[in-house]
Formats: sequence, structure tokens, C-alpha cells
Amino acid sequence: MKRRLISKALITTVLAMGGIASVQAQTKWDLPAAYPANNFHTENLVQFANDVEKASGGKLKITVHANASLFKAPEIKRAVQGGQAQIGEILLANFQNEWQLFGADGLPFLADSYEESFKLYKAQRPFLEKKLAEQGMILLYAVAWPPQGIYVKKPINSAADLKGVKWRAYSPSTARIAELVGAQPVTVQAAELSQAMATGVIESYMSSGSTGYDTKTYEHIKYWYDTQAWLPKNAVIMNKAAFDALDAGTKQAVLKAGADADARGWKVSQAKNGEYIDLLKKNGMNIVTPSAQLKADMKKVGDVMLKEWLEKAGPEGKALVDAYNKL
Ligand code: PCA
Repeated sequence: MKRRLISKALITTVLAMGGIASVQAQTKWDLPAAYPANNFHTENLVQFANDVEKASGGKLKITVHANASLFKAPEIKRAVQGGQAQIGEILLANFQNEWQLFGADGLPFLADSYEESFKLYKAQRPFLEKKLAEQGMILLYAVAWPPQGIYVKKPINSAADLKGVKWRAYSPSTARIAELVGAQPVTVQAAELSQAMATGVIESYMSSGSTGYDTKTYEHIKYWYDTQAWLPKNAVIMNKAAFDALDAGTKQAVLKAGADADARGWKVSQAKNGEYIDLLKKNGMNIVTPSAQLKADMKKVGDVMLKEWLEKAGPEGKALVDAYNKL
């Protein structure tokens, strides 16, 4: 009887020590992101990190570094690949020059509504997973930005009105649009966009209501043409070796929280699209429906770009577009 009591006490002690040991063995991951802390993508990342910490019983702590504070937007992918960061958020379209399929969701009018954009995501996902796996990474989830429109200082009726304007690009495709309409492209990532407007480096760009609001674009530019041209995606990617080093329960916690962030992110993106547009209006932005001419001009730009993209992307690109069209 006495012996049993002692062994029970021993077990309790060992369990307590195990508990302490597992707290000491907490794994820490850094998650570099390129957009501000109050952006909906970043808020989603923070919630994801909280969910992981809770579901893993504190075994994995993920710190979100917003606003390109740890790595600049174009550096995040390589940082995750090299293991300097275990997980990170990238704008897929930024990496189109490396592999054309990263830029499929940055093409004007291929998928220009939430419904189509989600279909494109479904079609794109197996291709992305395979490519990232070859690079030692895992795609956790991806969420679309709201539809892209044209911020411009003066009213425009056609693409010809954009000739010569200093145009901010955030990706190879947004630079190509500038070339096709005769604007002057300058690549500026979101973290430097407010400053680029304040110093007059740029006077026009295409993006969402979300980024227009985040960067206080209304202080410099008064028109936004709601072209709804495409919905580029942010993707959250993990270093495969870092993921493989987690225990089974923690892996499960990451995958579950990632799937939740995926579903939540798409919902929030769509819900906030209208809110951002209202906030822009409230701050003096004119939200304009594009003229038939401007629409036709931009559609033509999109047709040229899809043709160019298909040429560069080859059979893989065609397979993606075919898969998308079947959905
Ligand atoms: N905002 C990001 C990418 C797309 C978007 O809506 C940006 O302008 O940098």
C-alpha cells in the first residue's frame, strides 16, 4: 500500500517534470510579412500564430514581423527557403520572373472576381505545392487581396490618359501594364509606397482598396478606377526541414490553424473590400466606375499579357489555364 502511494507520487513528479521540460523545449519560429500590422492579411497571420500556440500547448511560438521589418518583400521567399525564417508570407506575383505560374493570379482579367479567383487558387495549388516542394518548402495557405483598380491623380477616360505618368509597379505584371499603356514603371513595394507618393516618385498605380487605405493614398491621389482587374494572392510558406522537425501533434496544430486561416482570410478579404472602399471615400477618394473605353483598353492589355504569359509558361501554363477553365 505504501509502495503504491510512493510510486503515484513519483509518477506525478515525473509528469510535472515532463511538463516543465516541454515548456523549456518550446520551438520559436519567425514569420516575416511585408504588409502593415493592421492589414487584414497580417491580422490573419497573428490569429494563425495564436491558434498554433494554443493548439500546440505552447510548444510552437510564431512571431509575426509585419511591414517588411525582418526581410523586404522580395527577400522573404529566399529567407524561408534558406531557413533564416521558418515560415513567411509572400506575394506570389512578385516571383513571376522565377517561374511564370507564380504570376498567374497577377494577370489582368484571367480571374477577376472572388469566385473566379478562388477557382484559380484551386487550379494553381497543386502546381504551387510541387514547385515549392522542389525548393524545400511547403505551401500552407493563400488568400486573395481585394480586386485591383487604378489610382491616378487626374481623371482618365482611356488608357491613353496614362501616357507618361510615373507608375508604381509591385510585380513584373504591373510593370508590364505600365509599358503597354505608355506609363513609366518604377517598382516600389507596399512598405515604401507612402514615401514614394509623398516624394513624387510615383503618381499612379494599380492595387486594392486595402493598400490604398493602408498607405493613406488619399492624401496624394484622389481617383480610384474600380477596374476589378485581378486578385493577387499572398501565400504563407514554410521551410520543410523546420516543419519536419516538429512533433506530430504540433505539425497537426500548424496544418489545422493554416486551414482555418485560409478559410477565414478569403471571407475577411471579401467582407473588407467594401469597407476599404467606404473608408477611401470618407477620406476624399473619388471611386469611379471606368468608362467603356477604359474598360476595353484594359481588357486589351490583359489579352496581350495572357498571350505573352502562355508563351513563356509553356505546357505547364496551358495545363493550369485548362484546369482553371474546367472548374
Ligand atoms: N496590395 C499589395 C499587393 C496587391 C494589393 O492589393 C500592394 O499594392 O503592394
